[in-house]
Amino acid sequence: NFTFFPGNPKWSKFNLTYRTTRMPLFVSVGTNAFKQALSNAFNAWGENNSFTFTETTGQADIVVGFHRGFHFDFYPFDGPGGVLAHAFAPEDGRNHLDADENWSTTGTPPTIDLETVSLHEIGHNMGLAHSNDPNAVMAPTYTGVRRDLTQDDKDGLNNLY
Ligand code: TQI
Ligand code: CA
Ligand code: ZN
Ligand code: ZN
Repeated sequence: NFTFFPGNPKWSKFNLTYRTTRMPLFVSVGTNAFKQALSNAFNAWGENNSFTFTETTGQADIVVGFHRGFHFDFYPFDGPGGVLAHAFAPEDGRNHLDADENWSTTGTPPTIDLETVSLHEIGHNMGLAHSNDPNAVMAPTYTGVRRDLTQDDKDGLNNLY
């Protein structure tokens, strides 16, 4: 089942904005594909509930970007493999993708599906921790392309808010 972070941190509003930071040139997906994957992932989390997610270029609640190695938080990335991404609990909004992964928009092994990982990380941004339901997007293991929220993921969000 779904779980939350200690103290159940959550957003105090339902209309959230997000922005992307500039992509490193060596990342194997383009800016447009990145934005499309994110748009799909945010839309999934906003379905059948009160949340809206709007992309902006100004100040944003959730900031999504690629980073490599040490990047000025307590969780340096580790190169190809290992940790793929991380995101912080509300109302922080940082959402970091490891620029050293073999990202794609298809998830064909051995590539990592950008939309699948974004969907999972946005769940963390919303206040969901890991689920012990192995089929949930918030399950703690990457098992390939998974672009649809399960009932467990939706129940988690609806229980928190
Ligand atoms: N990154 C971890 C994750 O997002 C980082 C992490 C570990 C974490 N424990 C946490 C983040 C607790 C927030 C709260 O889960 S990961 C998957 C999945 C990772 C894993 O690289 O291990 C996905 C990133 F679920 F597939 F295993 C994205 Cl989708
Ligand atoms: Ca890594
Ligand atoms: Zn980080
Ligand atoms: Zn996770």
